[in-house]
Amino acid sequence: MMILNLVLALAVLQWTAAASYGTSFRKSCLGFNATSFLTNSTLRLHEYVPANTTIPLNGMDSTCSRADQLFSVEACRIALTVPTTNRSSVIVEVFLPRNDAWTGRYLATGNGGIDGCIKYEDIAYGLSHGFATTGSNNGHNGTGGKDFFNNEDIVIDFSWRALHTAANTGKTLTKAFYKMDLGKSYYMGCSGGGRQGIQAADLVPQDYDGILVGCPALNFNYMSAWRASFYAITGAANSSDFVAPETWQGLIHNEVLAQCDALDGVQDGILTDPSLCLGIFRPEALLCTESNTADCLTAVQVDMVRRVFSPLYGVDGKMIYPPLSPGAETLATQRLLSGTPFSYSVDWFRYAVYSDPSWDPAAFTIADAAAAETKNPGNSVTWPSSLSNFRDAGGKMLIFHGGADQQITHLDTERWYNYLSVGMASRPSDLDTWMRFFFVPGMNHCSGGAGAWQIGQSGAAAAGIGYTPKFNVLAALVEWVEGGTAPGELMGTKFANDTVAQGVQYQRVHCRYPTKSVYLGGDAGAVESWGCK
Ligand SMILES: *[C@@H]1O[C@H](CO)[C@@H](O)[C@H](O)[C@H]1NC(C)=O
Ligand SMILES: *[C@@H]1O[C@H](CO)[C@@H](O)[C@H](O)[C@H]1NC(C)=O
Ligand SMILES: *[C@@H]1O[C@H](CO)[C@@H](O)[C@H](O)[C@H]1NC(C)=O
Ligand SMILES: *[C@@H]1O[C@H](CO)[C@@H](O)[C@H](O)[C@H]1NC(C)=O
Ligand SMILES: *[C@@H]1O[C@H](CO)[C@@H](O)[C@H](O)[C@H]1NC(C)=O
Ligand SMILES: *[C@@H]1O[C@H](CO)[C@@H](O)[C@H](O)[C@H]1NC(C)=O
Ligand SMILES: *[C@@H]1O[C@H](CO)[C@@H](O)[C@H](O)[C@H]1NC(C)=O
Ligand SMILES: [Ca+2]
Repeated sequence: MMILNLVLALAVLQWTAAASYGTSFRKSCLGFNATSFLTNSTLRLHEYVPANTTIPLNGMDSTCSRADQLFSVEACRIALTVPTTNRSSVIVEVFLPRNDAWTGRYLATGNGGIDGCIKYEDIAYGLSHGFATTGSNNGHNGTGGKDFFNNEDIVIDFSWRALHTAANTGKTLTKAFYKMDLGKSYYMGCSGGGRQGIQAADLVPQDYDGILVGCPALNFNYMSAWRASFYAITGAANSSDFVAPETWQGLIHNEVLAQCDALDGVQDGILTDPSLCLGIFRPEALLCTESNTADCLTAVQVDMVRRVFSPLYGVDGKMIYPPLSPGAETLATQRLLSGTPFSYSVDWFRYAVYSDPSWDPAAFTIADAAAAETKNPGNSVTWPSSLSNFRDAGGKMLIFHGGADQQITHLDTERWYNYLSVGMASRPSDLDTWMRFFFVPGMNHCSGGAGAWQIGQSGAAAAGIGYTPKFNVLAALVEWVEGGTAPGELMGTKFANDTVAQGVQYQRVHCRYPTKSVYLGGDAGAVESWGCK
């Protein structure tokens, strides 16, 4: 009886403590004067966010077209405009978890494309795991690049400085709010956000202890040229030999699978190693002939398909960007193969490279690639030959890239890994001590696909897989930085119809480059049927 009473009393005490914490957290949030710690900045918004609040994002630039975001844990939200020069500034959103939920960690989130869209889903994800988390507009609003026009400072912000400014801001406010020193700092971003992570490691190596890089837009100027080059290959959507999206998704994709799916030993719609397919794929198999006139391609179209799966060569004839991976054609119809110019590339060339809004994407030639590379607006190139400062500061980097990426080929990430290996005189086992690259077969750009693509790489990819290092790459990064144990392999999860409620369809190991995932035999849906070699 006495023990029961004690337990009850304790429970009541705990309940009271939690309840009063809630009230006092709201109070300390609203009483916190952010601009007294950042005297050069302007407050945009300051609010207490109760648990399970859906934040309407209609205040964001409409081109970002993001859904409203649910925040499952309570937070103190502070948004500021922070100047970077007298003609440029960054909007920084800081979300601070309740004192007893804060792990001492800081997390910065990145953007995508050339955009200035804040990924609130990633902020909510970091916050729910106890990180003080920030996002920024990367120096400009929306998905377009008009703001770059005649303003190199906004280009520099986009290239690297906005993220650095957000980190300064986020760290300063986090320390001031909790009145405590920061623990470890992290960064997470995919695509353009992956590029930002590598820029940070290169240019401001002290900013983060751990960096999670997804499908990075490395080699940025040549990548922009590569994307621009597709319109010249495919022609406009109304041109006579244009290959319709349905043809890429049906006839051509099926031929890719017919020639390449079984190369890995399993006919499952996934090319475990798409580079094997690049070596052998023959679109000529689809050529229309006298006896075959239906479901076929003209000679011009066959050549087009070949060029889509070929590298881009520069003015001197050297490869400047590797090819799109076979298997990625299905979703590449959304942009690269759509018969319209790739909007990010158009704006990059018009406003950052040439300062000429009349530049015509239909007139793209390889000379434009050279011009972009030479100008290297805002030092956006992102192709470091060494990250020794980041390594020597104790930094850890995890990189992942999908094998069916329809916007940035994983082969460019492989190429950079090998370039870095040579540049730093490091074998894979040396790189492994601070940087690891995981290839994810069958994953589309940053998320989605037939592969076991959920590895906790973003707010959109975290549902249902938990938060343990084996299944969750963010948890793995934290464990590596703070516990000293690096992930040897990652376990990816594919939910049926990508719906958690429909249950796990299968899980599969993802291997650390340069090892590759191989089928060992047995039930292809079983985890133990695959290994790394
Ligand atoms: C916050 O601090 C700034 C600078 O110290 C001061 O100008 C401002 O009045 C303060 N705001 C509030 C609401 O106290
Ligand atoms: C938020 O919603 C989830 C799911 O409905 C629930 O489990 C959780 O208890 C809620 N949190 C609070 C603090 O109400
Ligand atoms: C304003 O303050 C932030 C945060 O300390 C800093 O990163 C930034 O460089 C400052 N801006 C200017 C123009 O000095
Ligand atoms: C902005 O700063 C630049 C470089 O510091 C300076 O040359 C320019 O005069 C300043 N412009 C204004 C409007 O203050
Ligand atoms: C971005 O949008 C905000 C309004 O949400 C505005 O205050 C700010 O000036 C814009 N930034 C730029 C660079 O246009
Ligand atoms: C194709 O579409 C473009 C605009 O997208 C138009 O300018 C052009 O005239 C069209 N060509 C044909 C042959 O219809
Ligand atoms: C799969 O999910 C989509 C989107 O949530 C839904 O529209 C579709 O009906 C689902 N299909 C099956 C077979 O459950
Ligand atoms: Ca296969």
